[in-house]
Amino acid sequence: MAARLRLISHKLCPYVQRAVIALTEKGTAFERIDIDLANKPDWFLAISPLGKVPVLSVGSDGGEVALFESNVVHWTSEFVLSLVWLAVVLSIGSIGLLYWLIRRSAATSVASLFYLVPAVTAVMAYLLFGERLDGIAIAGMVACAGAVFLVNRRASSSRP
Ligand SMILES: N[C@@H](CCC(=O)N[C@@H](CS)C(=O)NCC(=O)O)C(=O)O
Repeated sequence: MAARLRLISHKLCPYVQRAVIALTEKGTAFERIDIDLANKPDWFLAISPLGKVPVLSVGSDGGEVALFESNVVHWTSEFVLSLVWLAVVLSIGSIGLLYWLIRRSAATSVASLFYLVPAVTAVMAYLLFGERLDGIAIAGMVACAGAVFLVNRRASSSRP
């Protein structure tokens, strides 16, 4: 049987909002109960050791357990993948690639590649997150790619 979740909340609390976002994003059904923090009910003080919201009360046939700290890490597959992406691809991969490019070509032509970052980001956002890619954006990308191509062609033809 699925656990019954009650989120004891306050309407202005940012920690509550963090918990609501996580539960909603995961499609988890829960009941939200807002309390008055200036006048905490006794039943709340009985289950919340710190007297703070949010408290996630998890009820099942075996009874009820209260989670009273919103600052926990949810080791979901999305979180682990994002962590690996940030640590391996964006840190080690991109910085390694940058050093490798600087070693084998002129700093100016490496610097020109940075103009491709917005275009690559827009294409990735389009492919991965379904963001819009309109005609003006595509025209801008083509213009940037053309300029980077010209800079690098000049740089390689002027090299001895
Ligand atoms: N470390 C807690 C902090 C929660 C917290 O500070 N909640 C505030 C409201 S945003 C609260 O309940 N304050 C009432 C009080 O301290 O009496 C968490 O991340 O869940």
